[in-house]
Amino acid sequence: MTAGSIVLAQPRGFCAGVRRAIGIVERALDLYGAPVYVRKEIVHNHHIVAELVKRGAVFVDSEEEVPEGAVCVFSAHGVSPGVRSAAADRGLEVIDATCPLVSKVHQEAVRFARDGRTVLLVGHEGHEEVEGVLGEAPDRIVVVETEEDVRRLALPDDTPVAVLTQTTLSFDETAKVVRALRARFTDLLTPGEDDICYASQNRQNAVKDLARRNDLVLVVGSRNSSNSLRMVEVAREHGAAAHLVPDESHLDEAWLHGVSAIGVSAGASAPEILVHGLVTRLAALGFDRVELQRGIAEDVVFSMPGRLADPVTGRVPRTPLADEAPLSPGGAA
Ligand code: 0CN
Ligand code: SF4
Repeated sequence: MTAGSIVLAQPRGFCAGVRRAIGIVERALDLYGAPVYVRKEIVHNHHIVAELVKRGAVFVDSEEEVPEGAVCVFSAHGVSPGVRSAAADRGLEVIDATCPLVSKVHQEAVRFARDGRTVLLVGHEGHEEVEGVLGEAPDRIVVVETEEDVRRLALPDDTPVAVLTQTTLSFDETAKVVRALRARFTDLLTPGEDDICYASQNRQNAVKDLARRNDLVLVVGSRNSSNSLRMVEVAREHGAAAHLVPDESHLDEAWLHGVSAIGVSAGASAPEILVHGLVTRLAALGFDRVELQRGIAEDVVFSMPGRLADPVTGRVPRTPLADEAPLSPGGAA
């Protein structure tokens, strides 16, 4: 039997925005009772969605599918103003689970567009977060993904532009695109270097270290999770074989041939219970020495929306912490 060790990434898994978003759906179910409608996947994780469905959440693709007057949660990835007004027209009781770090990018887009700048949004066309930001000023925002896109932009080089980014991009790839934009445009503003969030950045840094020290890196996350996919790419760029593992049933034992050290991490939307499942399966295959990477501890917490306050006491519930969220029992380490 193959034998070897596992290093569990630190930090990994749930970020503050994901904990808040899941907590919002759970609290809305407690407060209003089922069904609670959720526009799009609350976070990009199939296990989380399936668990919330069991409790009475109903996931829909569009606000138009929600019965008039019903409770509707907007996902962590944000929505365009068009979606907000369509929801208002239907009289929906909206509870917004947009991550505050995504909302910040919306506000920046509005400000720069109002100042007459063309906003160059670095991100992936079609991703919900990009769709939402784009909707803030569709005539003034252009999505760019690669350095090649920068070369192809049909804009004079002296156009007043502002650069914003999706929150879950690869830090190094984004730096290249931003560098190309700076090299080309003579009147360019940014609110900072980029809008990549602390959680994406920290998970990518941890994965780089894992990739340098291990033969193989496995990232727990669903296939539509942008930040999880970026973690796999980062691991590959730093010298390890790497795969996305939606859950332990997707582990391919062929990946383990000749491998003695595995790094395991999880995207910002992947619950610890799935990490636990993967580690248990790997242990059964001989990878039974588990250690925790020395990494930074995150203490970011976003407060819950005021409209989820207790109707009697007026108290706003506390945001669940990773290890006490019912969907993430933890314990893998
Ligand atoms: O996987 P997620 O739900 O979203 P993306 O990485 O695809 O953007 O993780 C939470 C991130 C947010 C917003
Ligand atoms: Fe917010 Fe970042 Fe988490 Fe997305 S990955 S929900 S932007 S903290």
